[in-house]
Amino acid sequence: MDSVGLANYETLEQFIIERQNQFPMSTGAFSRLIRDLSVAGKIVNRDMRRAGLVDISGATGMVNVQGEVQQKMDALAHSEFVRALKRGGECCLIGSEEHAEAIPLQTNNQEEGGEYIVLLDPLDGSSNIEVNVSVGTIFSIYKLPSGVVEPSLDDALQSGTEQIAAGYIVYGSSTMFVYTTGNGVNGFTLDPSIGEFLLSHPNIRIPHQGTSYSINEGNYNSFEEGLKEYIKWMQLTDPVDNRPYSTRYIGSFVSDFHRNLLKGGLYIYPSTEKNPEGKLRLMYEANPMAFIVEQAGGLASTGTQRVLEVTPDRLHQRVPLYIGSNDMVLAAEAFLSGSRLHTD
Ligand code: AHM
Ligand code: MG
Repeated sequence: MDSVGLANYETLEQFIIERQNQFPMSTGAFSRLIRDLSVAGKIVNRDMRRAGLVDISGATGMVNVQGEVQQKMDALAHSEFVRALKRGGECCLIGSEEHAEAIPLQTNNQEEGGEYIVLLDPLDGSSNIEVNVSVGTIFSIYKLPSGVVEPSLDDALQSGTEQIAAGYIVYGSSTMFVYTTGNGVNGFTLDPSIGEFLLSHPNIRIPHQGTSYSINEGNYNSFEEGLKEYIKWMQLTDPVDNRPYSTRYIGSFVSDFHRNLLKGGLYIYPSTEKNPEGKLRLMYEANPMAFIVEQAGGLASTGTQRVLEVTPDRLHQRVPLYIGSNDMVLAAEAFLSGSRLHTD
């Protein structure tokens, strides 16, 4: 990309301001919130790029609330996002994978504080950092219900359909900020030379059908029968629908999701013996990605229910997840219900 080409790209900030101007009543608070998240993302990106050089990779020696080994970068990313949201002043409550309780950012008069709730996984897939595999941040944004003066976890436990925005940042071979406000999905690539996210993937649409699926097949023996049938079906040869499909599993949800969003495909983290409720968390992994995928023309299901309609009861709740191309999610549901068999 030369500097002449660069001039044609819109920055994330310009894009947000343009969108904001379409709403005459807008105060600019939401635009500032997205900017705060993008700035934190740039800081985490900078730290990630040096992860092999300075002492920030590896485990902290602590386990998080999920009982998982906390990586130093998990803790660092959590602090960066909390700091940016505190400083920005638009957010009143944070829920993070790396913190057991919701974190209120102000408890005084709501009019003086932020009106947005941000739920996030500061660094998803962080066990991959040491081996230089792409990881990501996932965020979900809700509005504080009107009249609430002291925000608490109860205010954050809204169903996914109430999200007003959701997005992720993938720290990959390039760094991208992808988000939706319910009006399509747009992707911005970080140009490190100018430190700006530039609109590189406007109006992303996920193909209705892909030719790859992403699942940890090492857990095969503990999958339910319907899922085993579906996997067998995807592995059969049929030129009509380009089977057998390929397996593509990075083991880093944001990266697997991002590839499937652009190319078509299906990501599955089902119920397993070790994780009977699935592994991924509803509030800051499944819901935001479900909002994005639906906005791009895809689907997200628990296997039996639309993810966005699951009623949450706790911050770190887990949920089985089938997410990606429309036809592949529908096929998964049909196999799980027993209405299709691999021989069909
Ligand atoms: P994390 O939030 O603790 O990083 O865990 C979530 C990650 C996902 O990024 C990834 O898809 C999944 O766990 C991989 O799990 P597994 O190793 O069981 O296949
Ligand atoms: Mg995660």
